[in-house]
Amino acid sequence: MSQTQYATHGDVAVITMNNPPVNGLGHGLRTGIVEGLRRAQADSAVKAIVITGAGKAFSGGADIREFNTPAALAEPSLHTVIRAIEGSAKPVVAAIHSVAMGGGLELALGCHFRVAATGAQIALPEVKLGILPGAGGTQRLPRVVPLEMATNMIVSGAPVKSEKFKGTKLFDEIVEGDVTEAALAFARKAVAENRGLPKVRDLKIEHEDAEAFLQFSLNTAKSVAKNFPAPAACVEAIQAAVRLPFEQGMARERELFLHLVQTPESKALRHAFFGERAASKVPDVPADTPLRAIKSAAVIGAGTMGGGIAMNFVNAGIPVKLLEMKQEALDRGLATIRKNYENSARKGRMTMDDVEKRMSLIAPTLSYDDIGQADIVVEAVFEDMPVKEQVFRKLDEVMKPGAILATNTSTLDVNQIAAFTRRPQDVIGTHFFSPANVMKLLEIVRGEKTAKDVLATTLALSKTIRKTGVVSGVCDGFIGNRMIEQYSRQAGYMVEEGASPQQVDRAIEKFGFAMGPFRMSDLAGNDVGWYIRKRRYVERPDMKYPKIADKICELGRFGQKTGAGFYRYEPGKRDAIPDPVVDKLIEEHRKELGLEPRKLSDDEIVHRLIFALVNEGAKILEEGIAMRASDIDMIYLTGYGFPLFRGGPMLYADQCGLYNVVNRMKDFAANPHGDPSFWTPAPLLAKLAADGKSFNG
Ligand code: T1G
Repeated sequence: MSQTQYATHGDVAVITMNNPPVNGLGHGLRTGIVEGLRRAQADSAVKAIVITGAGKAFSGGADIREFNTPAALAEPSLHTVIRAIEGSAKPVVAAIHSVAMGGGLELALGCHFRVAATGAQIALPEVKLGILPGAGGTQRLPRVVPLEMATNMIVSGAPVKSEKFKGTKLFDEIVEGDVTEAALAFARKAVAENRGLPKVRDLKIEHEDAEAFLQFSLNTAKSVAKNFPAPAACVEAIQAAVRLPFEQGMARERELFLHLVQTPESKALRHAFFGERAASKVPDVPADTPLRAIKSAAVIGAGTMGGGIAMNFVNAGIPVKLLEMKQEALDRGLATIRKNYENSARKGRMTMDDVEKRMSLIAPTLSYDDIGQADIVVEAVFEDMPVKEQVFRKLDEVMKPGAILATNTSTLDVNQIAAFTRRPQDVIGTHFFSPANVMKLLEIVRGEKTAKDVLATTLALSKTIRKTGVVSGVCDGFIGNRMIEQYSRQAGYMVEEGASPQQVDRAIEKFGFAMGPFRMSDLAGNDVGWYIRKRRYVERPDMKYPKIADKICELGRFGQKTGAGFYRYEPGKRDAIPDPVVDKLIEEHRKELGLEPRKLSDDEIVHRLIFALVNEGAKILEEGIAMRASDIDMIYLTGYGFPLFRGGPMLYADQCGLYNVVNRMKDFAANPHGDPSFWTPAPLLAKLAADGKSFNG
């Protein structure tokens, strides 16, 4: 099916781009546009041309599904299309009704005139994919909008509403109503007035101190985005626009683009872009599965997690009944929520009026009788199965038929929880990450009996509350925590072998993690892990653990909340200060183990931590707990502080080469301290490595 429609309206030809879902400028669409232009040139009855987009976008830019495929570079390239538009002997008017992004905006900049509807989202978001506008955006945009505005748009990638461009040369008209009709009228008027064929490339960049401004922008880009080369490259391309004739500027832009598109950072960002969208697709749940209406919610537990979860619903305008057992716990929870909102107001993220509006959406209660009509209830009580059982038996009694019963458990068996009710099909896991109103990740745990529409509804709800929903099967720790447990075991083993907690943290933070394992444990509370290990010692006696963390807990050093953990903390402060008490404890523990401490390199530390994640991730994949490797990556990018520029543990392993990963694991296995079986490659990893394949295909 052709990806463009061609029609004539009187003496104006209209070329409509039609490549759902967002008119990505793939090879088929590019060919259709060039074909349409040729037809219009050849038709003497046609005096002008309008280009517009069908569906929800004018164009979302180059078709990123074509990236790194031959089609992306096949002629007619986007450059060829834009040159054909700009070189048309008849005026070409872009009619922009909605999103015009990336190559879509660049295509519009090649037109002689541009008419936009108010509210249209205009952006050059390429930098968010680790690249830069590669079809003239860095050369043309600064010619039609002020240099500061153009630079900010290109370096940030942020969308700007069309009406903000009033007074600039980007749009010849910004209209309410039917933008195609407006563009047709504009085209006829331009012909009648013989307005010629103005080209953006012929305009000059006016700025009294462009060089100084751009140098400042370059320095800022280099210091702020030190792990990403794209922002600085964007500024360099704009410098070329200011300094060089148009064609030379275009050549410089091309050179920078071709470099960026091959960088690991860009591949990581594109992987995350697609991974986020792929995560919401469940093979056995049709995309058009009817959803249950979620107009109201209830949250059980007003503690840190329950309060944060309630805020997610309120932020999406969904009223919440917040249930606690004791008035003081309820009051404390409400006060914390109010404090969080007032902090946001103090930072200018909302008004005090917004605070009141949001607080008014929360109805506190001490009685289960008040929550029965909620469309979804999320339990966020203590992580203890008997407590969960009590809650779910009660929910089964009071909740209306069809209500979704969600548990916020972080490790417990969702199937067992579902079995406490007579409606296991309505039970699902919604594992939020602390702080629940901030962290993007929502691990959605699908029970054996969870109904497909419950899963589809929960995935849709995750988008509504602005979370990245990733589906997990039921196992101990689901995806994220099951993997982090192996990561933490390796961290403990390395401290027993000779590394200090601060060396381990520093090494992985240099790799790009937001926080190393020991600082993270002190933040989350060392007692949380201790509680799980004590359960594990009973359930999984085969699993060998390093004992450092237990020894720290036995001293009551639970981390920031007790002023000391693996580090010590000044009262009211969060700075992790190495503590000689811990050094001594480690030294004594090594002696008990009969271990002579050895020096570990940062490289060994980083790769033992990361490959511990990768090996467990491979097991999770082959057990079908995770549907795809990119889901695992999305969990680590949005819930565990894995550095975005590395794309997640599984993509990082792919970029190392799985063959090399398996070989490196052999080196680690040569040092059998802790658990010799730890480094046995998961069968899937071994097979992919042997076949020269990767996790992400
Ligand atoms: N190409 C192909 N598919 C795209 C796409 C694109 N550019 N953008 C989105 N999609 C798919 C997406 O995968 C999803 O697919 C569906 O559209 C709906 O997306 C030379 C080289 C446009 C604002 O970075 O910001 O141009 O899951 O859920 O919320 O300089 O998508 O339905 O199968 O996000 O309404 C630059 C990225 C490309 C734009 C729409 N352009 N896209 O948001 O829908 S590089 C971008 C977005 C470039 C040139 C360079 C958003 C959107 P599926 P969605 P949405």
